[in-house]
Amino acid sequence: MEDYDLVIRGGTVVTALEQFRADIGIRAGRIAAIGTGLDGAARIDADGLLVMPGGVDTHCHLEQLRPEGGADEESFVTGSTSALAGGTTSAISFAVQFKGCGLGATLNEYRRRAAAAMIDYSFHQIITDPTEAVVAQEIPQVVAAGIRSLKVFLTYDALRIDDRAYLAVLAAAHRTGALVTVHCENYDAIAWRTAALLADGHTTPKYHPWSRPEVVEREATYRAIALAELVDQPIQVFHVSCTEVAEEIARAQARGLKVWAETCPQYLLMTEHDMDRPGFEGAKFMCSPPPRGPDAAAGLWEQIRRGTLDVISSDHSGYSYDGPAGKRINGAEASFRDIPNGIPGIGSRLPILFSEGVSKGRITPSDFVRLTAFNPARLFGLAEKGRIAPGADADLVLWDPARRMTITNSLLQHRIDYTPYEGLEVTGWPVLTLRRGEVVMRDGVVQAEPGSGRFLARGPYDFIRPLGRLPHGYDAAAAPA
Ligand code: DUC
Ligand code: ZN
Ligand code: ZN
Repeated sequence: MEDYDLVIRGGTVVTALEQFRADIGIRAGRIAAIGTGLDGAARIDADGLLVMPGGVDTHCHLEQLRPEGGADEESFVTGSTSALAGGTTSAISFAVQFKGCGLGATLNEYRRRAAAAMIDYSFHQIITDPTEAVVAQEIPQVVAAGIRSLKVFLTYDALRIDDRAYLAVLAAAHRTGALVTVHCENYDAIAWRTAALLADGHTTPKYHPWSRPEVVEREATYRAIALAELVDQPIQVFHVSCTEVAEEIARAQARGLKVWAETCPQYLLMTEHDMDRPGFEGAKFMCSPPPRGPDAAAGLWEQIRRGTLDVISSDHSGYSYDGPAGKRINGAEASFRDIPNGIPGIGSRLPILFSEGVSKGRITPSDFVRLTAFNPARLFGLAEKGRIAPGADADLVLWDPARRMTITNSLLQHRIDYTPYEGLEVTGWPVLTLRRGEVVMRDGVVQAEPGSGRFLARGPYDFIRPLGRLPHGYDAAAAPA
């Protein structure tokens, strides 16, 4: 009998710490050995290629249900196809609580839809209405079912919660051992500036960043961190757009708080000027927080190198440019206030980051692995993902570091009808993706069966354990309801 089902031979293995030439032996979907001279029933030659963990994208919106009915346009099947084409093998998407409803109302529908995925997946549970029943019964049930992260929005009419409700979510997470992720922007400040801009006739996408400048994000980030400190609850700040927000996070980290933060490729490649394009074109670049001024990216790269920002996710969102349920859902003349926020990126995340980061000498290949696979897996309790080590899932991407490609929408294989990166030249490209030992993409051809992805139930883990630092030693979260 052969030693291994499959051996990846002679590649340069890149882990979160180092890189070295080795073979990888795979058995029953897991990494069984790393060494030299390994042989197996099947072999893949990786000479000249980097062998890295499959990407772990812990922030993407796939088939997210909308309060008005229907779902975001990117399905679990098309989102999986794009992910695998781009070297990503697992992702965490979102299950939304609609205001006035419980969590159970939608969770089963998400499970049904996600069952078609080809990547391995989990959910963040978005809490919009933390009633007594949600906090006391439903959040513990959801966490016990393996959905061990809650997401809150401090802005957006349909989603936002106020400080008191945020405290209730933090306390529920503290009691149940979940992580809280936060969209940090000040709701009232945005509403106030938006009203003024619209009254002044400033309605085009150009004014979207004017409605929510850096200080709006910084204030909410500070508040999100301070309230999390009050409850002794670890959090991750989503989609940091600029240095002044990252500095707020760095200050909290320097005080020893468990505050982590991600940024996304859009903040490293785009600027607010992209929204100032003729006609409706600027809508393609609209997301929140918005990309900032031309100096923002250099500041973010510095914060990435310092480790303040230790995850890079896509925040892939399902809004097409031309489709009726996309950017034009409120008409082509809609003001910036009524154009949905979000841009696609699940498939382009890794190639763009590799090219802008590794190929341009800003980060090392091991940094790339840490930012895109190891750190997100560690933070969200996905012990079997993001690592090249015996026992880990054999989720691997074989990467040609020299291949030059021009990004086009069709290469990305998502359902969304555009990419904001159309025409971008990149160096470095994924040529083969393995998910649990199975070849699921070769030379851009995705060959995974719909439904072959697995739900990743996330149990308790130490990394997000609260610090035990409470003002006056008093744990308000533990008080009787
Ligand atoms: N902002 C979000 O908060 N979510 C989806 C996309 C976006 O731009
Ligand atoms: Zn967000
Ligand atoms: Zn998002």
